[in-house]
Order: sequence, then C-alpha cells, then structure tokens
Amino acid sequence: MAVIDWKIFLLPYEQAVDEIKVKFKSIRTELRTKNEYSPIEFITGRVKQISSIIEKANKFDIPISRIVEEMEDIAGIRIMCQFVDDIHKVVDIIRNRKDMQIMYEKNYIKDKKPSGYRSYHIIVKYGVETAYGHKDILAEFQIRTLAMNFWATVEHSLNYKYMHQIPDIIKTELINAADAAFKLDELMLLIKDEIIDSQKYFEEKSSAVTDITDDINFLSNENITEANRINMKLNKALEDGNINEILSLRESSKKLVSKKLK
Ligand code: 0O2
Ligand code: 0O2
Repeated sequence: MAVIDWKIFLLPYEQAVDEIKVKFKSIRTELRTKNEYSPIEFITGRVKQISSIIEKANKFDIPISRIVEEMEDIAGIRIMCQFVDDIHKVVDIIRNRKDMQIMYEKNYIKDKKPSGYRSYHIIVKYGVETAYGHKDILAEFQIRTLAMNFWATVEHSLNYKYMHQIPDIIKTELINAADAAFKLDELMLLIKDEIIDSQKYFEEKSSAVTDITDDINFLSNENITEANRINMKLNKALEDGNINEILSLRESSKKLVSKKLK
C-alpha cells in the first residue's frame, strides 16, 4: 500500500483554501467600500482532517492513489449569506469566475437531505502554483444562509457525539428545527429591503463619524477651538441620534480641513 506524506500532500489544498478565502473576502470588501450590498456575509475555510480523509476514503472505497481525483472536499470553502436569494448571487459569481472551473453543483436547498440539511454545493477544479509547478485540485464550496449554517453546525456536533447514530427522537426534532430555520429564512426575505436599509443607515452613520473624528484629529493640530467646537457638535448629534445632523457636520468639517490644506 502506498504511504502518503500527508503534510506535503495537503500543502496545495492549504494554499487553495487560503487563496480562495482572500479572493472572496475581497469581493465583499470591494462591494462594501462602494457602499453596495454584499451577498457574502462571511467566509470560512478548512482543509479536511487527515482522520476524516481516511475515514471517508474507507467509507467510499477510494484507494489512496485516487484521493486527488475522487475526494472532492479536502479543500472546503463555506460562504455564509444573510438571505436565501443571496445564495444564487454567490453561485453566479462562482459560475462567472475565470480562475476556477465548475465540475458540478448540488442544490440541497431545493432538494434538502433526509437529515434536514440545506446548502448549495459547488465542486470546482482550482489551479495552484506550487514550487514544482501548476497543480489542479478539487475544492468544495458550501453556500448557505446564517440560519442553515446554525442548523448544520449544531447537527454536525450531534453527529460527532453520537458517531452518526443520532437517536430517532432527536433526528425528528432536528428535521423540525431545519424546517423552522428555513421558515425563518423565508420570513426574513419578506423584510429584506427593510433590513438592508437599516444596515446601510448604520454603515453610513459609522463611516461619517469616522470621517469627522479624523477631521477633528487633523484640526486639533491646526485650530484647537474649531476642533473642540466640532467635537461638541458631534457628541450632540450622536446623543440626538440624528443622521442628517451627522452628515451635515461631516460636510462642514470636510470644508474646514480642505481650507486648512490650501
Ligand atoms: P471579518 O472581516 O471579521 O469577517 P481566518 O483564518 O481568520 O481568515 P478562519 O480561521 O478560516 O478565518 O475562520 P474563522 O476564524 O472561524 O472565521 C472566519 C471569519 O468569519 C472571521 O472573520 C469571523 O469573524 C467570521 N465569522 C465567524 N462566525 C461568524 C458569525 O457567526 N457571524 C459573522 N458575521 N461572522 C462570523 P475575519 O475573516 O477575521 O474577518
Ligand atoms: P466534514 O468535513 O466533517 O464536514 P456524504 O454523503 O456526506 O458522506 P458526499 O457525497 O461526498 O458525502 O458529499 P455531500 O453529501 O455533498 O456532503 C459533503 C459535505 O456536506 C459534508 O462533509 C458536510 O460538510 C456537508 N453535509 C452533507 N450532509 C450533511 C448533513 O446532513 N449535516 C451536516 N451538518 N452537514 C452535511 P463531510 O464529509 O461530512 O465532512
């Protein structure tokens, strides 16, 4: 039987997970910097544990020499979304990428698993540049809402505790919980616009406050009286919770700073 040096074997998978995470975090940063809504809430990634690889290879009768071709989730990327319809936007983003090739997709949202599990899975071929040249590996994306993620995380720990033999009574409760989580996703979708508006409002307010405090810092070296005056106005606007007051204060502090810079 072939002996594997797992540390070396897993290196390209670790590289792939790190690279893909950076790339998808950048999409989120780019959209948020432009004040646009990001369908990506957060991203996690992991390389499968050696023990899980061996267990899965045994379960599916995959010879060690065929693991690269046949085990699709050694590199795993999980993308969490706030709303169910964001999942399809993320799927489109992946479909349009030039740096990965989709092998196939599994829609466990439309066809939930008997356990109650819901997620959208995409298996891709991804190329990494190693010290010895180009290497293609398979990676699995799991795209899901926060509610689906909550359910899957809890169910995964129970499976671990019961070694995949969850008692029937708990299984039934889990199926009910999965349906309740999906219902929650559907309800949230109904008030999505309202939620996004309030998140935008919060982001606009905090970015205006950051700009004003930057201006106050700058002005405190130039004209301490002006700096104190703006600081007092900012405190009052924050106390009043008045976004328009904060936005107009940003305008006036910006003008003062640019005057000083001339
Ligand atoms: P940000 O800007 O705070 O999202 P890492 O190696 O640190 O990049 P890792 O170890 O793969 O990431 O995974 P980890 O630490 O479990 O979580 C990855 C990112 O997801 C972290 O943010 C967490 O803050 C974020 N995260 C995890 N759970 C939740 C959650 O329930 N809700 C939200 N909104 N975020 C969560 P980053 O990458 O440090 O940056
Ligand atoms: P890990 O790394 O511990 O998460 P399978 O049928 O699950 O043996 P298959 O056919 O390769 O494996 O792929 P599938 O069904 O698409 O599932 C792959 C991964 O999806 C699993 O990885 C889980 O992460 C997740 N998943 C699938 N079904 C369930 C489920 O019922 N509950 C939870 N919590 N997650 C699920 P692994 O292999 O379990 O490993």
